[in-house]
Amino acid sequence: MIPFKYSLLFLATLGLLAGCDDTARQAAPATKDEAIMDDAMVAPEADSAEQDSAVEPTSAPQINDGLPFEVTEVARFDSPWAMTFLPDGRLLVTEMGGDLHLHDLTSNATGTISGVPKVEHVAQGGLGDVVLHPQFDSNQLVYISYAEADDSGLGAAVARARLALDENGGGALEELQVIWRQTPKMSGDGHFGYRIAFDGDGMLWISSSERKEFDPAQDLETNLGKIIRLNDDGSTPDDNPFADQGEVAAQVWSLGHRNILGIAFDAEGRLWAHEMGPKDGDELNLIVKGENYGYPLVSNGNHYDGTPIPDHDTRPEFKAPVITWTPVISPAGLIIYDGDLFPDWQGNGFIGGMSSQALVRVAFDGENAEEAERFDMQRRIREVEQGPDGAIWLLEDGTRGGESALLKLTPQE
Ligand SMILES: [Ca+2]
Ligand SMILES: [Ca+2]
Repeated sequence: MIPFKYSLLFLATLGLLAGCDDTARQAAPATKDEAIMDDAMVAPEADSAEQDSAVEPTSAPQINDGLPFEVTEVARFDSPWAMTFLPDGRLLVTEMGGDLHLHDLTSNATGTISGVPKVEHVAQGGLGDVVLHPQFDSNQLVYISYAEADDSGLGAAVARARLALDENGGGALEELQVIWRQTPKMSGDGHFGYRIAFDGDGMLWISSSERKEFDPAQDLETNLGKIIRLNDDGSTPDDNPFADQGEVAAQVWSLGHRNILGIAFDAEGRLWAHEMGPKDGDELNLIVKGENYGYPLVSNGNHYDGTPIPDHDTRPEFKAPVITWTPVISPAGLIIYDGDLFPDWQGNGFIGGMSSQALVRVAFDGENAEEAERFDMQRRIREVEQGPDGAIWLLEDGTRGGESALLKLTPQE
């Protein structure tokens, strides 16, 4: 790890040279202002100088201090967004710019998977999630999400393809089919969502955020601001709650959502989704068939321009969050842990925190949940994954430029 330490020192020195303001902000504890800036980075009201001067909050030299696990930096990627493990232990990693990488943890070599469609790399969009089909061993199907453009604007898309691996540490996506799209496309460059998960029955779930357009979350003529449930080929199941209300509505499982960057199933098959709130009011929700979660009519947060949004308890007809975070954590990435390396944490949720620069541990009790612990990672965390041996893996957020770390968390010796 000596070369890595030297490279950290080098990067830290560069950061000092680049500007004291950035260094000071990295060292300061997470504040409400940072949290606002985090989610407002593409909003008109965001301070563009803040965006431009932001550097990636890496190179914290003592990230192990006070943490109950060892943190090892394994590799670096350029604005990574998501990852998933192959059965052979190698790691697929997406980069927002459009590259899909295959990282070999044994050799520490990074190869490239060709055949990714053209993606639109904008503030919060680009190449997004990557997951394997539940029967990947026999069908080699992978699913990716990304932002695409046409004459009418931008929107999320989900494609599936066969992953053909080569002998040189890379491979290709073959027979790629786009199986789902956000409808309609919008002009903005935020709130795509596009997290993908499979449930125990092999159904495909997609988080479709509301593109910073607010009202579509309540409109069943769009699939924005919704949780989507599809068959694995993208067709619409007959037993969705709005199946009789037309093609787009038929995709919808739940509505009234804002920006969902993490979805996961627990051992009992319940779907949990966190949601990046407006100014304050991040949420963890238990997703229930046909329920309306109320955005933008209710939120325990308020609009960034100061306009109040009535709180959840004023409108009991909307399903309220199980957890609300104020101040916010800016959640991204979610696993529900079932590994052996951290036996005390089996059944717990782990959420990456961006503005909070944290890893948040959530304890579940049936349909209830509470934040149990928050680990100060001193970096914006974009993605959380569980490795085949039960280690917890994190990707540092890279939406503010620079190279971002792949981190492995293992028990203290
Ligand atoms: Ca993942
Ligand atoms: Ca409110």
